[in-house]
Amino acid sequence: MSTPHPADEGRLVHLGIGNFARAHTLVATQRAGSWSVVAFTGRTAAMADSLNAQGGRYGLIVRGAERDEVSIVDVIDEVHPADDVDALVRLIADPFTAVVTLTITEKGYAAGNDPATSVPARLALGLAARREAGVTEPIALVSCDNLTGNGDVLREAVLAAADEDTRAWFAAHVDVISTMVDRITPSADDGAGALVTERTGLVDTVPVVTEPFTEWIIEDSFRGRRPEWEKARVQFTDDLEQHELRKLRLLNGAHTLMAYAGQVAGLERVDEAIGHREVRALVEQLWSEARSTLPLPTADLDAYTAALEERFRNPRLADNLIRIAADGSVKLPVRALPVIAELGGPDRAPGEVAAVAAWTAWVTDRVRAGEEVKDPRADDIAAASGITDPLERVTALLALLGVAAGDPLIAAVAAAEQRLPRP
Ligand code: CS2
Repeated sequence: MSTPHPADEGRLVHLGIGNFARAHTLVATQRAGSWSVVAFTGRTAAMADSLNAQGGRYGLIVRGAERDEVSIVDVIDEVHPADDVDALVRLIADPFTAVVTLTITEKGYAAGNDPATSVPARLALGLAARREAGVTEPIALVSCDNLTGNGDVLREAVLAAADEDTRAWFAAHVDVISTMVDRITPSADDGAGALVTERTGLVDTVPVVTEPFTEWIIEDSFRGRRPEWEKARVQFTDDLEQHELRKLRLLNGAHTLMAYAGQVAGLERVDEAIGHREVRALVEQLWSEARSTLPLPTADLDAYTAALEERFRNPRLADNLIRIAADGSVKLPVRALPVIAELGGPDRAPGEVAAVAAWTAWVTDRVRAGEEVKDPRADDIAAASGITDPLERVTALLALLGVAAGDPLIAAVAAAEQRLPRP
């Protein structure tokens, strides 16, 4: 395994070491210094071998509109495959571990009782071991996924999987922290490894490509130790919700709309989608609706959407729409449906309705073309997409988002499908 870092402050365990965590949370933790980091993989267990073979180090390519900046991130002590539950339980039971950060994507928070498949169940098991070991020092579980109130969602899922004694012990010993994370991180391109080697000498099979922008806002409610993330310009706040809603509804909402409407229009990348006249007009529409649900000054929102547009237009980032299109059944209920409800129904939110319609149209096209839809509900999506009658098909697809039969959104989506730009 790799060289341990001199760590006197404590140990941080990270769950879900995909591209995003390696571009964002781990970079901030490196800047904070003095913490040992042990990571667990997400879906790709092979990432553990790759990173361990490189001593935990990897190249980070920050891809601006004009140039790349390449550096080596060297903060990870060791990486375990996600299913090494024994290792996770041992680490959580150890008082030196004070923080667990999570980037497990939206679907990782579904309630589940089986530690073989469910992250909340694994955490519940680890916390039971910590309780049994008599550890009194608080531990913080820090959610870094795109959900509203991500800490609350995590707390509920962990408590639902925990035994009675651990549930009783939890409030006095565990802080569950909500955070807003932001850094657009596409899949690395084929040339990324060679670029890292050329600039740094590191032979890297798992390089990360990301954008210059980065933001992390964390709820200020730690009772125990944590890395000095302030050194990485991380912000702490008592009012996280406004930051979360702004990011989820404007950035992620537009991403989701572009991912589906862009592909239905025959496009492949985010910069192409934002540069396409009709797709861009839909994004503008969605933004004006989402903005009206946010309690923020107009000038702040103007600056935010202008900055977003520039980020989306980054001509060198090559962020593929197919990356963002994954897991629509868990993203739309967070990013689009609440805006439609808050505005008083589909008539008041045509841009958000277009995002939902672009999803139903895209999954239908894909299933009928025999192509894969990456989604935790993929089987149900395939079955629903096969229904011939358009209203019945949309009804079955929207049921997967929790929309009841007869909801006015169904007819609105079926009509909006017809108006989507096509190649
Ligand atoms: C994207 C996010 O995959 C998606 O759904 O919208 O990964 C997005 O790139 C990040 O949230 C940006 O911070």
